Amino acid sequence: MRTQVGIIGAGPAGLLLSHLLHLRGISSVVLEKRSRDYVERRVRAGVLEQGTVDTLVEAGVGERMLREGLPHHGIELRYGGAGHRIPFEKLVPGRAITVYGQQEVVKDLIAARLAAGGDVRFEVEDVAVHGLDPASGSGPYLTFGGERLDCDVIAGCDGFHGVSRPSIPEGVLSIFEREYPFAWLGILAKVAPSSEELIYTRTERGFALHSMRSPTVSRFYLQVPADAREEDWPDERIWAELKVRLESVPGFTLATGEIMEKGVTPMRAFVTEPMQYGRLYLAGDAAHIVPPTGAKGLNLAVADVRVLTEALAAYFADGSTALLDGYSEACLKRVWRAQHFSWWMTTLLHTFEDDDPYARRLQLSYLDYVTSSEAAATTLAENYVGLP
Ligand code: RFL
Ligand code: PHB
Repeated sequence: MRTQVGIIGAGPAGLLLSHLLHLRGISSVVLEKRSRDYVERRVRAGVLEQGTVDTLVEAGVGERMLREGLPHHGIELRYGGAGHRIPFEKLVPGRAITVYGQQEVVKDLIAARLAAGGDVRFEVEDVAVHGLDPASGSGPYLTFGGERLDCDVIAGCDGFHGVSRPSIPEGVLSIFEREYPFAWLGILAKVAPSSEELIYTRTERGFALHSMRSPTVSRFYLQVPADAREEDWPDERIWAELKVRLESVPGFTLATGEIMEKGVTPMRAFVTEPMQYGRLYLAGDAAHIVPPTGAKGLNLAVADVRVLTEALAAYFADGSTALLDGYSEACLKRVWRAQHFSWWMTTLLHTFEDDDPYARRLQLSYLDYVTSSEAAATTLAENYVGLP
């Protein structure tokens, strides 16, 4: 078998890349380890930047998102017994975010690929990358389940735990990483949101986030110890803790309901430089991870794919490699801005066990600054809605 671009992973990055390449007349095959049902049900991100929304609309896969997604023009920061709104409409006019589940984006992309006759294979076993070393004599190719797929280029869109990054020889990549000493426990609940906008809350007991998916489904996250297990968190304990943390302003009552999904996510940051080797290009979580406090992971994956699509279009049009050669550099500027913003939001809102009273005062001082200075609030707003 042969294709122009062999894509590993049917997450948002791999599926969107396959779709954008198809629109440019470039062939691809997507190889996914999990079942279609599994990837369509995997609950993850929910905040889409304006640029992500625009990309999906321009690619013709935004119809349901525009219908069902929830545009938001602000978020609330809650701490010290009060809530403070960060008004995007005032600080970054014309720019907003859309709340729409990642698994809905994935469903829309899979439907679009299959409707166009795209080759997306699920439950593919033992994908391996070969022929990356220019001296190997062969071009790049993928093997899986006893088959071989020859490619002009391979896109590693297989997330943080995938096979593409580890197939790059030792010594090529520089890794930058940070582990946070806590995790997020996330739930999806059958209950109308208790707030119209997202609430990012700092309390002495830790961080909590109120998000949503629809007028009848809410999403919540709690800062929990890094070694927390789902079994430690029966439903009653989750609601009790969410109530203590979120009902920290007068007059706010948190509505509760049936918990449909529960999961613990470690908090870490990770970047690999460069994001390419030979004719293998990494995109999305395969190349970088951010803690979810800034809501940047999915949006970075989409941004990588936009850059890679342009580079591949130029390459397949006339063989020019300038854009492909500059792929990492073009992506890493945005990646590092998002790394900093995600670190900053995380540091601002979480409790760190080894923080002394001095560090707590600094945190509160910075929160006061962000919620009282237009300059500081604009810094948050322009990063949150996404830089151009
Ligand atoms: P994915 O989504 O992990 O997809 C990778 C795919 O590759 C498959 N795979 C393989 N396939 C074949 N062979 C192998 N050997 C393979 N190994 C892996 C996997 O099964 C999977 O289908 O990566 P991608 O496409 O780069 O997308 C990245 C996003 O998923 C991720 O950045 C976001 O979910 C991060 N994130 C958030 N991002 C946002 O922009 N806004 C948010 O609000 C937001 N909230 C979040 C988040 C991530 C979270 N978790 C659970 C990590 C909230 C949470 C709780
Ligand atoms: C979500 O709705 O899943 C969500 C929202 C904001 C974040 C992270 C996750 O920062």
